[in-house]
Amino acid sequence: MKLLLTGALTFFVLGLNAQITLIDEDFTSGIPASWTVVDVDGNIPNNSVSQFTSAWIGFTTVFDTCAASTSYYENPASSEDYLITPQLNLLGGGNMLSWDAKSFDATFPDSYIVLISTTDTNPNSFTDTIVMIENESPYWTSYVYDLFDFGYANQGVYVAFKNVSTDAYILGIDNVKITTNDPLSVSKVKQSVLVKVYPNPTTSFLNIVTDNFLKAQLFNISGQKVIETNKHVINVIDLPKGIYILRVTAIEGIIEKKIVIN
Ligand SMILES: [Ca+2]
Ligand SMILES: [Ca+2]
Repeated sequence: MKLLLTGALTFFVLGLNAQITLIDEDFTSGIPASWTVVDVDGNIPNNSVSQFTSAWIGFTTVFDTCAASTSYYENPASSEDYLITPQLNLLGGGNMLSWDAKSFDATFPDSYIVLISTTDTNPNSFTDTIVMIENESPYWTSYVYDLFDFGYANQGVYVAFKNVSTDAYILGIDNVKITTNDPLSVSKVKQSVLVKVYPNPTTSFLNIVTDNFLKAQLFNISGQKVIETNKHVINVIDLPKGIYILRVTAIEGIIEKKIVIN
């Protein structure tokens, strides 16, 4: 028994599916250099919006700075102006994309498309549409989409905001945020419950040793619970090989531990 216990590892308290912020951009310092701006239409802005020397610029109003694009051209025409995030590495789930948007003239509201590329920042690579917003509100409006619902997980993506307005005015985008969930991330918080689990890796059984044990739950890499028991010994012989999270609940608290089944 003593020999077995020497194999016990350090435990950390962690949250299953710990949320990671991949990007949270408020454009306070303008468009970051890590972002990509592409002016596909090449149209010349009207003199009254001549500060738009690029397809998207940092645009400061009384209260805040956002990213903005104009479709008010010298000769009325349509915009094809891309504002593209850096590559963002999505994890297994909870891939939430959110942003705020507004049209700066209620009479000439702008329209835009939110697109995804899985390869690069070339406009032609943005082949998947998350949403098209027609005639955006003149008030800041917030949006949230789960990219997992569109089939995106465990991969790198670029997100583009494409101004597609025809002879409108100014479109503002702000607070672009993308978060992701890592079911295997370990946040190093203090050890609050002393638990030993062995063997790990295992092929057949897990033995759990702790005081004031209440229950054990085993989650697969997708965050799905595959076992729940109040026994100290868990039979995992029928589970697929791979990485799991074992959550042990004791009176003193909960600890989670990465487990490998071979
Ligand atoms: Ca801002
Ligand atoms: Ca343009």
